[in-house]
Amino acid sequence: MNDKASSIILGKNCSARLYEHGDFGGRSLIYNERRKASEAWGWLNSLNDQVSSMKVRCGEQSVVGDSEVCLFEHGDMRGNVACYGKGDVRFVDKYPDGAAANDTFSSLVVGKNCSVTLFEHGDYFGMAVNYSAISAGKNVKVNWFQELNDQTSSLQVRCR
Ligand SMILES: [Ca+2]
Ligand SMILES: [Ca+2]
Repeated sequence: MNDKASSIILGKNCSARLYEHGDFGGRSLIYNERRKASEAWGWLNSLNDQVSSMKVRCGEQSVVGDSEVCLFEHGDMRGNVACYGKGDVRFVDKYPDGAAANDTFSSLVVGKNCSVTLFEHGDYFGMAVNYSAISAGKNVKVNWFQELNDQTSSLQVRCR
């Protein structure tokens, strides 16, 4: 499928993760059956036909890795998505497709080796909320933020 992806249809409870480079490298986008077809087109177009590798997972398996955190624009893991490995992000600027990400996150998946702290303002100021998957021993989903919905401006990801 090298550089030929133009559409994708997924079964219920399945997600696909498309990567810019081979061997799951470069920018990546997550697509699932909850996403509207129009959004999916935007996603694929944003990669400019550069998709070179892909993972598909169904049921309890997740396309979110053990050592990363993925944050979604809408509730229930819908809309645009930005994934971060271990480290600090002083300002949540853009999604991989270039759309503005500040003050948009509404749901997330935390990889089982990680925790994430979300901050209301840039540079880790303001209200902070922590989500950890480490004690759960598996990826943790938060379907809708009770706090900091559409407010996150910086974050810190810690992984063991
Ligand atoms: Ca949102
Ligand atoms: Ca904010």
